[in-house]
Amino acid sequence: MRMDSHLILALDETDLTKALHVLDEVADLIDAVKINWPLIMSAGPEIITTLSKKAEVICDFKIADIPNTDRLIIEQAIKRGASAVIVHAFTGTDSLQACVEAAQGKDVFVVTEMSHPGGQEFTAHYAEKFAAMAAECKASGLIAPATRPERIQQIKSVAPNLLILSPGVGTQGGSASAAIANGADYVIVGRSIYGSSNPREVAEGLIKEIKAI
Ligand code: OMP
Repeated sequence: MRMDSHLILALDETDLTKALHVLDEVADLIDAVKINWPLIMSAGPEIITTLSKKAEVICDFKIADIPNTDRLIIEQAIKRGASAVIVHAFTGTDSLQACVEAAQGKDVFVVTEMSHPGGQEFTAHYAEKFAAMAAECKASGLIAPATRPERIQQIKSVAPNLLILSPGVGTQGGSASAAIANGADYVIVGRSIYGSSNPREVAEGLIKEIKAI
């Protein structure tokens, strides 16, 4: 995946016209666009192909099933143009191995500790184990919380060779510069950009903040 601005847009906008407008405004600034069920459910899976012509697409399906089902989902996402997928780790080593195999060289990013308050109830207790398992299964990277930047460092120390993508910047309270300073390679930002009246200005501000570190 390209690493230039260190910014990934989380395009959870469910109005297709607005979603395309936001992406067109920031496509040259971002390293990738991440889409999740809200946009897929409103616009249909063909949105993966549409967006893949404008930016690298990360399909954030938080895949969490038996190995065969995981494989079938990932094959479909890649067939439609996804450059990467996001998967859960609590399903265990065989499921994660199946994800990496099915991705056939495309990136697999593994959720460790989630960024919202509930992320501390369960995921925080297993985050380091998930990171070690991701490294063992040869995943490309990890998702770790910008809302608790010190945790990015701790999680990264278990799997120093994996990329870290960090959500939770802006609306959830985290800061882009703190996440990057603590070891994130990319920040994932949604509402602060697509919910703004000037998405480009917000994206440019975040990039400036990151470059100033
Ligand atoms: P905003 O809070 O609007 O910036 O969006 C954050 C994006 O990152 C959403 O698409 C979430 O689904 C996603 N996300 C988290 O917020 N927290 C996590 O722990 C993991 C993810 C993710 O896997 O991308």
